[in-house]
Amino acid sequence: MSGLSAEQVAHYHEHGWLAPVDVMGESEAAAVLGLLEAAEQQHPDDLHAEHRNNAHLAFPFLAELALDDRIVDAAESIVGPDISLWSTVLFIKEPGSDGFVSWHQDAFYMGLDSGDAAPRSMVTAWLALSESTRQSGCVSVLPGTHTGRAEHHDTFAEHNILTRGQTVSDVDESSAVDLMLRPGQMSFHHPWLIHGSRPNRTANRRVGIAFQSYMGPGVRPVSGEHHVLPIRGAAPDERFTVVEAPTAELTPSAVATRASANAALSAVLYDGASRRRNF
Ligand SMILES: O=C(O)CCC(=O)C(=O)O
Repeated sequence: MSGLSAEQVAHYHEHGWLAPVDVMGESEAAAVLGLLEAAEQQHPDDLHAEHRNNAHLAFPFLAELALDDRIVDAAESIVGPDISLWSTVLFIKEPGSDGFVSWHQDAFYMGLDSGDAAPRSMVTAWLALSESTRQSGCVSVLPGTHTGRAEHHDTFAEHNILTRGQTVSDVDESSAVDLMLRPGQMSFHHPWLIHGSRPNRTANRRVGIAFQSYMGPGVRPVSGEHHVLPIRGAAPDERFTVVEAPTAELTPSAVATRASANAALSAVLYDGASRRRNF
């Protein structure tokens, strides 16, 4: 694959989402999942449910995914040739678990401003490493909601996977679209698109990695410190703290880089919140 078609890009801009986009075959996705599950077993302290942000800064196989041309070429079709990556999240729902994601807009809490360039400056790529269906709690989106900013309130609900359990009030779910993906397929969503996901009611893990977000040069920090990984093209704006991809698994410098990026990310995501959770 080398980028998206004009029809795919037009669909993304009109509706705020695009899926499915083929990235790799199911056997390759299973191999990546195998690497992830081996890493989870070997390094549980570095990849447990409350420590799933920015694992690409400590595990080379995840950094390679973030830099994978098949994903980045598609992202480039939306954000242009100068790209950096703000963060990654491993969204893992265990079999039969209650974890869910409430309706929210990512950009509401990111502490970034993309000004007039918003439609073309940021995109989240969500890569499925296992089957993502309505039953296993795939990402659901509310088409067209990317053109406005919705009010959110914090719930800190027990099984809500989001930091603050942030939720858009009064959502009309009747138009929701489930972004069902085979392993190795990805979806794209706009930073202002309202989306969420239900619990996993299947006997299998639902595993996805969100590259959140690939950013073009139009994005500026508004508050807090922001660590970004250069992906391709021109260097990121000097207001961002530039980080490097890890050269080997969990090197002391990679662990330290991930820790500082996560501390800064947490400060941004919990800015103004009445309390903090451990993730
Ligand atoms: O993986 C999920 O269930 C939710 C993902 C999500 O909210 C996101 O990628 O922004």
